[in-house]
Amino acid sequence: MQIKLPFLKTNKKATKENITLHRENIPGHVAIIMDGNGRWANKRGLPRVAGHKEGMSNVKKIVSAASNLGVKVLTLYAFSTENWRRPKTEVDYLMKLPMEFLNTYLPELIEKNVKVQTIGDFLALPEHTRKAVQHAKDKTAENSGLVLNIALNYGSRDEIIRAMKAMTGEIVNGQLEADDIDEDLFSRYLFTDDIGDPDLLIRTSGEQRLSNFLLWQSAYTEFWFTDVLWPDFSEQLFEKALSDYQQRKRRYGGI
Ligand code: V07
Repeated sequence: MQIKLPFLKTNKKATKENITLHRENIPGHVAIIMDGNGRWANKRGLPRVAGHKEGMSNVKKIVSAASNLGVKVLTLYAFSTENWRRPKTEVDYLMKLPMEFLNTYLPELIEKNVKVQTIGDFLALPEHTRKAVQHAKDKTAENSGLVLNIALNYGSRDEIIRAMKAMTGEIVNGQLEADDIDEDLFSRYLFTDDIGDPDLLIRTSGEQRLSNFLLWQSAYTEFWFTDVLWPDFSEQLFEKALSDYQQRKRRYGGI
């Protein structure tokens, strides 16, 4: 079955034409680095936090799009372990966004059968942030639709070090044999244990790097970049990314 969708011909020109998405080859796990919110605000002479707010509104649109298209897992890089180095006022604002998002959008997530999860160092978040997110996790725990996986206080190197420490601890107390460690076992100690590796990773705003996001997990991930800033990233562009993904041949190191 094919779905015909209107899309933008280039990232810049809003020339409409039809693209085709194949139902059977929708990437199961899509990850997004939502970059360019500060720049979006700067361009308009607005404070950076105005960009974050607009970026948050866009999360709602893309979550709906992913859910409607049948994506199984959507992982969004909302706050990195490095983001604590930003000015305190900006960090404080960012830590309020989960609550603001969920206050207006949790009922719709529930209605859409979305399950909220997080990856990252959850316990180091402010209590008000943790409470709001935990409430959403609890309310959606039994949902079977799209997994909305928010990377909150997430850093890939931090994640790998945690896995190392957990494994060495188990070796020291005799629960684990060093020789039994292989790629599959190692993966089970990562935050992504139950969701697996992304098929497609999108980064907005023109930067083309991973920035400590899903380093281990993106060994065979397809990357897709756009100059469009996150607040301007549209449902049409999301469909274009998925359609481009469907044109690629994945080899996983084979031929
Ligand atoms: C944040 C908006 C998107 C652009 C990137 C940075 C700012 C949604 C959430 C969120 C968090 C938890 C949750 C549901 C939604 C969020 C932070 C920042 C810290 F359960 N957007 N967004 N969290 N931004």
